[in-house]
Amino acid sequence: MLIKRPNDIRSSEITDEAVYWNRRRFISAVTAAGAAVAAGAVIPFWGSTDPHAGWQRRDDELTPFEDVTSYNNFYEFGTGKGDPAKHAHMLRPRPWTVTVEGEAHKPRTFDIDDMWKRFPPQERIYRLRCVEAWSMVIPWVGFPLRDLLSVVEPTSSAKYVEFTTLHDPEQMPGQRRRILPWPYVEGLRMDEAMHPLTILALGLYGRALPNQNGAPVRLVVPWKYGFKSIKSIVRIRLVRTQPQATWNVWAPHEYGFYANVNPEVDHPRWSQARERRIGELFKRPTLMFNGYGDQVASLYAGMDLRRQY
Ligand SMILES: Nc1nc2c(c(=O)[nH]1)N[C@H]1C(S)=C(S)[C@@H](COP(=O)(O)O)O[C@H]1N2
Ligand SMILES: [Mo]
Repeated sequence: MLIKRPNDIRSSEITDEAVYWNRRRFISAVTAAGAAVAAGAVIPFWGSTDPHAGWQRRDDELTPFEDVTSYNNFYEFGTGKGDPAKHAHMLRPRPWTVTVEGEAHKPRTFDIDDMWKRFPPQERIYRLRCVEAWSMVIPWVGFPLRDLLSVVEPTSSAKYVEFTTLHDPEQMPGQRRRILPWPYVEGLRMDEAMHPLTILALGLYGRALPNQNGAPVRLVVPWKYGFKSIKSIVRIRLVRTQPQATWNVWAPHEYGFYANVNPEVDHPRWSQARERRIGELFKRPTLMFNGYGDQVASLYAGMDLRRQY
């Protein structure tokens, strides 16, 4: 599909959701005809020759744009689900730079508009599963994080990647209160960061990211709980030791560093076995690794996922 750069996007085109629903019907028709696709099997996004260009289950319907952009977690703008949509207009996503540094031979700072040009984003439909047991299906617009990391040439000492959100209480009123230790920080192990499913998202639904979803650039790691997908990133650092990820530091018993979606390991205060897809009435079972096990389970071979949650 044609993905528009921010400057090309006119408000009249902001969401062409109907296009997506029509395509969705097309997919259903194709998979119904193709008996080779088992029920619930993961199928590559249509038309793509890249086997990692996005994965979608037959039972996935896109979550409407309205819900994706009005039901959010972004504590920099308040803890209520409606707060980010209400207050994120205070964020100025231009001009914006992302510094990539640390254990790298060629550290550098990317201007966000150069990022759009240098790493042309593609559409990828990924589920997002929040630790609070709700989920969405979102057509992201992004590119593999590993493409950016290769440009800075990580040294052999780079074992983890640390991500940091903008810290500016003027633009992010939630940072005036100690809801969390600011700025928000997340981290991945190097192999997780280099995995082709891990993307930096610049947009969703064919347009630049709305502020409440983490403009102008956020991480999306589809097999992990939503809190790993850090928003409004200003710094990416290659490091030797496990980063001090915000939720993991704040409440280590409740939020692990790995945070892989796992229906068998409950949150201490509630079950993780089921989830409510936003817009649906009944809960559905949560899948191991959020359904991306075929792609990522090997990263955790030999690990005790009950202990390293
Ligand atoms: N900087 C920052 N990033 C964040 C959060 C946050 O509060 N601050 N919330 C996380 C949580 S808990 C979730 S579930 C997802 C929600 O993303 P969405 O609002 O686009 O659905 O963002 C994650 N990224
Ligand atoms: Mo979350």
